Amino acid sequence: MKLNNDTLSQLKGIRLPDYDRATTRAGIVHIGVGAFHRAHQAWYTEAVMNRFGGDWRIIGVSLKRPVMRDQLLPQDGLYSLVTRRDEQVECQIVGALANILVAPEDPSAVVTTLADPNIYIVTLTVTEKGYGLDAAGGTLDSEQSDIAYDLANPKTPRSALGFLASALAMRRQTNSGGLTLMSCDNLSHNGDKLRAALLQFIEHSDASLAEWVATHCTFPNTMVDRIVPAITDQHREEFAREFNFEDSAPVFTEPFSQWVIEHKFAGPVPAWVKVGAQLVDDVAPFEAAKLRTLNASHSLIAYLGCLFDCETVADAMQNSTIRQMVTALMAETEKTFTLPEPFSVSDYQADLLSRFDNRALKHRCNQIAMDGSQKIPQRIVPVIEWHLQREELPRQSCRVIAAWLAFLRSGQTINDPLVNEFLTLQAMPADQALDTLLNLRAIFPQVIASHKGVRECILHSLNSL
Ligand code: CS2
Repeated sequence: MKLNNDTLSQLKGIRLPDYDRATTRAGIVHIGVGAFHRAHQAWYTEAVMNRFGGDWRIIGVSLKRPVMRDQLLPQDGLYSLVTRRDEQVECQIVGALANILVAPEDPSAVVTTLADPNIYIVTLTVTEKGYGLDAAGGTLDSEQSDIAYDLANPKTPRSALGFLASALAMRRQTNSGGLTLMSCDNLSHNGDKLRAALLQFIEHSDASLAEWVATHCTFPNTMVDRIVPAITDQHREEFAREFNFEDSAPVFTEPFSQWVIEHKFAGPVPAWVKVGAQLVDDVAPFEAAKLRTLNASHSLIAYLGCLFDCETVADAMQNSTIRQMVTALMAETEKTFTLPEPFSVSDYQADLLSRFDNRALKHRCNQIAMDGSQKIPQRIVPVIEWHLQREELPRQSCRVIAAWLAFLRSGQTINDPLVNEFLTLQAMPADQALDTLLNLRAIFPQVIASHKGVRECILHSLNSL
């Protein structure tokens, strides 16, 4: 039996959408409909509609490939969300996705949808590299291929910025009002970065539109957290055996979820706070805590896991040396942020260790090991800078760089926008490879690259690995 509208009623013991999907309209567009969005923002929005109703269904936009649309539309946009914690399993059907548009097939449909006055919010998960910003993160890199193309071809955009710019021009023209534009990527100050990138993009062609956007749209910063392993064919097969129906795109995740949102909206929003999200005035401490504790540890675990043949995060955490390195890293990074009361850093760290230990999740190390050039500047570089400003040597963070370099030189598949630069590191002696890596200004600022203590510490860790 395949999952779709007609088979829904035959599913027993599984939570189904409680609202009438046929009459509930969309109020949100999401750009980048991957597994993370479906396990996080779509799940919160589903919870709101289940409890309170409201026209908050989501139109997904895939910027590149049709896969998600091809998997989900034959099952009427429905998918199963399975949470696993060791032996505990829960399955729920999520109905929040109303449609999925594949941008390259019909760019103008995406623009018109974003310009629809019934749409109040656009959320984005386009990954760290999807904002068209330079390494420092504040300036639009107008030479990036999709950005350069979109600046020259505003009618047929390819990038998230290009679509938003065209849609906002249409909204202004048709008096459809501004939007709440919400980045949900793992970037510090993600809302501020989206705002900077979009306004700079628009200023290239239309300064008055940039002013209109600055006045009518908001860009809340957000911290998003839920561990969502990538789905494989094996997952799909196991799913069908376990639940007795077929779903082409189930999502597997953990019970834990967190969403901290800056209170800054241009119009109405779903009652996400009533289903667990937190509204705050300042997201920065939460972002810093998450990026430097969860994500920084994840990167260390991933590189060490790949080097020492541990397939998943939970496997790697069984290794007492790796575990000890992870707790040492957490102890080093915690100095660099302060969580507001009543949050406790030690509880946060303890919870994280137990989330990493969740064997049922099967979160593969090589999934996290991808895109290091985009992740390290968010997770590790600020911690090194913080310590250097205080004339301290951050040995544990240096170890993450050593583990990353060892991984890049190990001959395992590298999935990264800088793959060509990284492949050259393999043939060099270790110290030369390190100097080459540290001199990639897109990743490391000069202050780190030229610090002798950091260089020696990384080399020392590299040798001991
Ligand atoms: C992970 C994140 O792949 C990665 O880089 O560190 O995707 C992590 O699982 C999420 O940020 C958890 O919220």
